[in-house]
Amino acid sequence: MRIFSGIRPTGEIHIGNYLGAIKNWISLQEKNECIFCIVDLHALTTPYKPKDLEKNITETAIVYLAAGLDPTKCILFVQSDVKEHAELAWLLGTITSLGELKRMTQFKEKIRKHPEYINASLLNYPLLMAADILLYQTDLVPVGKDQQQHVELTREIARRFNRKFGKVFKEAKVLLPKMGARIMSLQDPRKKMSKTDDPKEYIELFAKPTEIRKKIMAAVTDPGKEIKYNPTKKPGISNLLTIFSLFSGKSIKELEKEFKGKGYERFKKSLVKLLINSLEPFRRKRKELLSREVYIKEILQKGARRARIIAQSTMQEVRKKMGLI
Ligand code: AQP
Repeated sequence: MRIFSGIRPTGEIHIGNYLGAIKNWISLQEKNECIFCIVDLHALTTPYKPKDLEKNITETAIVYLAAGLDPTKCILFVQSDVKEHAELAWLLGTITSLGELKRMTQFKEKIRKHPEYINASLLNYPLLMAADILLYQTDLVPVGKDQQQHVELTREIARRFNRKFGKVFKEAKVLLPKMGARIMSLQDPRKKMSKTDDPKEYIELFAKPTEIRKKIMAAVTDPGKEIKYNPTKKPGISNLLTIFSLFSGKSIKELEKEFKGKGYERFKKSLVKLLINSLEPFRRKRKELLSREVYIKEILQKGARRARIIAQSTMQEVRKKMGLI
């Protein structure tokens, strides 16, 4: 299977990004042809500073490597290093309606969040994402729940292109994790954990023990003191139970039993301990990688060369089919 996915270098990658996407990628790279991208062009659609973007691209590469992506098993590259992404996005825009783009939930959420930054590329975000996926003849796209709608639109665009011009694209399917597809904010468990929100709402993959303790102990819980999984009535504790289960490998049922009658504070203290231990290897690897900037650059350049070969071959077919010589 050919796998494609990416992350926007827009801030510190958090445990939501890890549990929703990266964790899945680590196992997928063993038996599949995986391509993982740092989608910097997507990062330009929300407010950013050029200096921060540069730093965030390197930080995202460090996250990929520290989390366990192996450049000998998968292709790692930066989106803007392969020009075909922007070219194909433009062409796909010619067969996508304005209504389809305006309907996207992420577009609606982002214009609400950044009313001062409503730009055309934000609306066209799903076209660039479709190009990312379709350029590589992708079979599966492992992402969190928030990206499912974009993958579905990508399938529709692929079908439409193939019908209109002749078959070029594969219809990629979304791959959601069974659990952890939508990790919620620690301060408002009714909305997703997001890296451009207040740092109190998320835990970075490289968070220090003191930060982990502070954020988990301050996480919003629900009325009552029972440790019970019920996302509608107890969204706060259900979110913490999900995080606990995914990092410990214990089922929710086992955890409910283990913490029966023990109250929120004891449960939170155990979660702090678990997170400190689970994230420690990531912090250690990050420290090693921080002094290896040349090595990281080489990985990304090599990745871009390999990605370009596949992307150019797809684009050759696309141009031919669309009548561009
Ligand atoms: N809370 C989440 N739970 C599970 N998965 C999540 N993802 C994001 N948030 C959660 C998944 O992580 C991957 C990378 O995310 P992204 O950078 O492409 O997109 P995003 O949705 O823009 O991420 P953030 O953290 O919410 O950042 P901002 O604030 O910049 O928008 C994707 O697979 C996504 O599904």
